Formats: sequence, structure tokens, C-alpha cells
Amino acid sequence: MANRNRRRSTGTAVKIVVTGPFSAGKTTLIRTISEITVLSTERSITDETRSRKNDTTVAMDFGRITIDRDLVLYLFGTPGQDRFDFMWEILGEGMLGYVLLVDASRPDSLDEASGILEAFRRMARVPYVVGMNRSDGLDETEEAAIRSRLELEPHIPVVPCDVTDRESVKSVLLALLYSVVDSLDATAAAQA
Ligand SMILES: Nc1nc2c(ncn2[C@@H]2O[C@H](COP(=O)(O)OP(=O)(O)OP(=O)(O)O)[C@@H](O)[C@H]2O)c(=O)[nH]1
Ligand SMILES: [Mg+2]
Repeated sequence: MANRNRRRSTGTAVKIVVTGPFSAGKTTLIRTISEITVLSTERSITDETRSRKNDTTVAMDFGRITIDRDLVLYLFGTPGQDRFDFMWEILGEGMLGYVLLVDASRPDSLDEASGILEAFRRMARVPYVVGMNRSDGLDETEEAAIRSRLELEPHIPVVPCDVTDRESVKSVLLALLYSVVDSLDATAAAQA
């Protein structure tokens, strides 16, 4: 009976941030993959961007996905509108890595993403991947243009995705986890 309230061990819990421009699909990505009901802070949009959608994230989204017995990801989604950019630093605290999500169907999404990425790179030197939502696959020319616009180093993965599809979201998160493992390996090799 002494163990009645003991929790099953859940292994390591790590924090992953999903950031990116307004309406890129950040909240949707977390809702698609989370195994718990996502805590979201969405409010009606009252300004001119209302024509694009009704609600926007004003503080954060929070979800969770268990990768295996040893690893649980806590997913934090940022707001996309830059008037809430003070949340980036708050949510970025202690993150293992992040996903920069871009809407591939809107060229200005990439411009907005560039500014966000600059802020995140300044904030933390942790691995990240770029997810290209609403892209029906990327050809080499498109990928090269994205890499150049965001000034990505060659090892940064660019992953086309559909944030409404669970397998697709998984592939983005796995690309990030592989990047984390690679960077840990590189750190270990540098210290050897
Ligand atoms: N058709 C389609 N619609 C999508 C896709 N991803 C997101 N949406 C829709 O696009 C809109 C924007 O998605 P959100 O998940 O709210 O985007 P967000 O990045 O959280 O937006 P903010 O919090 O306002 O920055 C919503 O109406 C989604 O239902 C997609 O891959 N395909
Ligand atoms: Mg949102």
C-alpha cells in the first residue's frame, strides 16, 4: 500500500519550443501530436490580420508527447505576433532545442521567420530544425532559397511538413532529436 501513490517513472523530460511567424501552424502542430489536451491561450483577433484567421496565441501552447520509456517531450508553442515577443525569452528558458515553423505558401512568412530566428539564435545556442508547413515537398531550388534567406548552416535540417498530420509532425520532432544527439556527440568529441 505504501506504493499506492507512487508514480510510474517517466524517464527524462525535456523542453522543446515551437516558434515561428503568425499563423504558421504552431498551435496546430502541438495539438496534432500532444497526448494530453493542449493548454492554449488563444484570443480573438481584432486587428487587420483577422482576415487570415479568428484566433491567435497570446501567451503559449503547452502539450506533451512520450517518445519512449526514457524520454518525454514537453512542447511549448510561442505566440506568432511580434507584439507578444516578450514571451519568446520566457518560453525559451531551458529548452533543449526548437522548431522554427514557417508557412511555405506565404513568402512573407519567411521574412518574419528570419527575424524570429535571429532572436532565438541570440538567446540560446541549442539545436533547431526548420519545418516548412503547407509545402507539397520542396525541390532543391526552393530549399536553397530558404537556406539562404534564413542563413542556415548546412547541418540544419529543413523538413517539409503538414502540421495536421501526426506522422509528419513526428518526422519534424525526430529530426530535431537527431540534431540534439549529433550536437551532444560533437560536444563529447571536442572534450575527448
Ligand atoms: N489546410 C491546412 N490548414 C492548416 C494547416 N496548418 C494550420 N492550418 C490552419 O491554419 C490556421 C493557423 O494555424 P495555427 O495553428 O493557429 O497557427 P499558429 O502558428 O499557432 O498561429 P499564431 O498563434 O496566431 O501565430 C488555423 O486555422 C489552422 O487550422 C495545414 O497544414 N493545412
Ligand atoms: Mg498559435
